[in-house]
Amino acid sequence: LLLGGGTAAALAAAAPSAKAQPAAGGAVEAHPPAAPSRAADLYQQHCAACHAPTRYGAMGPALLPDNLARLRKAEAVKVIAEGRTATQMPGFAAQLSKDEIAAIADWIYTPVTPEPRWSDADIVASRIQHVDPATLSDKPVFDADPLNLFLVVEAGDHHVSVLDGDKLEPIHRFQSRFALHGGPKFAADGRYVFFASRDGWITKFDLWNLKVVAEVRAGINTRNVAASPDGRHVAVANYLPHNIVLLDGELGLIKTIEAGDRDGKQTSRVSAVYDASPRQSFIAALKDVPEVWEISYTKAVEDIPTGFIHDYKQREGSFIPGYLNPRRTILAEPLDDFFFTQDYSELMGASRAGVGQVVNLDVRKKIADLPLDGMPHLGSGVTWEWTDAAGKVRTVMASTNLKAAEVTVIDMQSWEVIRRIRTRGPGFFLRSHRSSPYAFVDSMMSAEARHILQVIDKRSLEVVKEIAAPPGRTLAHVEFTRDGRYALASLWEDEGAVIVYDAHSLDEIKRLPMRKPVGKYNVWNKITREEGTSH
Ligand code: DHE
Repeated sequence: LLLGGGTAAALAAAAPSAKAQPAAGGAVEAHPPAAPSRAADLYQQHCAACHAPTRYGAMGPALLPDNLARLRKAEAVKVIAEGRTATQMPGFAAQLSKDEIAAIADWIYTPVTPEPRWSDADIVASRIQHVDPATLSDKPVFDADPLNLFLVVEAGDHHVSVLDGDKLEPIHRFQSRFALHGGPKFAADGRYVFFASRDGWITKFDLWNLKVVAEVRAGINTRNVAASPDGRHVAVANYLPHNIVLLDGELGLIKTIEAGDRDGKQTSRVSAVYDASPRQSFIAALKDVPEVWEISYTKAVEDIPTGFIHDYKQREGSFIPGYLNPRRTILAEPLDDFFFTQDYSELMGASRAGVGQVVNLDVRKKIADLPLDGMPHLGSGVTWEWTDAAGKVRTVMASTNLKAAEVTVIDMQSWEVIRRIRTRGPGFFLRSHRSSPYAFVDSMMSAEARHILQVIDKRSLEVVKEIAAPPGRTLAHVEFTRDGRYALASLWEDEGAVIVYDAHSLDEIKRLPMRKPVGKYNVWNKITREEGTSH
């Protein structure tokens, strides 16, 4: 029983893995319900082979309430009855009655008892080495500029396409794990890249050899992954278990850190983890406790160019206290969506209730309130230098709002809102490039306007153009080429496309057919931490 939108591919998306992988969840004991029910029996009979007896997922995705949170139960019933086109998920309408299907659907939305566990031993046992690194070429195996490649995550059939950013053509396509989420994270030379799936799989891909090198399942319900620029430290944020997993560059386990408050009274889901390379550390957002964590991945004080460790530098032969351990900044309330200043000394954080705050990571304190409403999506933020009417140049940050139809522009020195740019509807992603006068914003959260991309002039802070797909479609998530000349947007449909626009004339140049392209990521923009894109 393969639920959740995978394709055969996707599931085999597990592909490099599908053959070789130990059934995820197979490494742990099954947890049958206390009183085995008919639904549980049916599950074991029809579903367990692909989704694991534990429901932790194997070749098919995990079927646990948290993992299914994004799938309505009525949709699950339909998938069980009819299967999913182009996937290995067959329909069971001929074998099971309507009541039996409904019972299975109900059952997979109930928690398993005891609570799911994913131990260090499970992580280690799940690791798969797909290729021997010694057999890999140390030069790209293609002619395209390796620093102007794009990765396009295609959620329709759980694939990733690799585009040549000069010719704007695909050069490779491979099956990914089921339901990737968050941006892939590149090591500094652009060769290795790390992906995270919502089911906890971390994939290391070699862009020069176009091969999946290794995979490991770091959690059961995962948010995202971060990687140090040298690719030797990888951090994974998990909702389930409540922890952060630290891996080495080969995806070997370094350690897990249980997330929770400093008194050990309450554990917490981890909303996301970010690489703060100027500080040589990972920064983690905790969802359930009011703390921000910083975990250093270097012991050497000299490795850290910023002054943030001045207080520790005084200590003879000191190791940084946060080396592979959390240093806590205590807040008044949890913040779980972050945007960082370019040197990572300060972060802007928002709670899901819309409270915005600025936290200084050196003094480890809140230093300002952000006057935001709705549900700011600071993670979509971009920055640029803006000249005001009086000729004063300021660094500004702009981000979308998941509940309000606006792009909010904030002065990064005074932390004041300097403009609220009205948009067609609440938006998800905002994107620009240093060389472009424009920023592109979607209205993805609005049923009426999600087909419209709006173009904001970064000088006037006005919307100057709209680009529309047919109503009912979704047009969202832009990424620029390395030189900023072209902007690529997703026609976010199962039979969708990446549409290439001239970033100056805003004319459409070409379309590349894709299966529900979600995010796209340009190597150069990511490794140089381009100010107009996510990091
Ligand atoms: Fe995302 C990035 C959180 C729902 C597509 N999303 C992120 C990041 C966070 C986040 C913290 C930054 C991490 C990173 O890139 O390493 N996303 C959340 C949520 O809390 C939310 C609202 C609810 C949830 O269930 O997780 C959510 N996200 C979605 C979606 O529904 C999207 C549109 C489709 C999907 O595939 O899940 C989605 N999120 C994305 C994408 C990025 C992302 C494409 C990377 C953007 C980038 O350009 O870097």
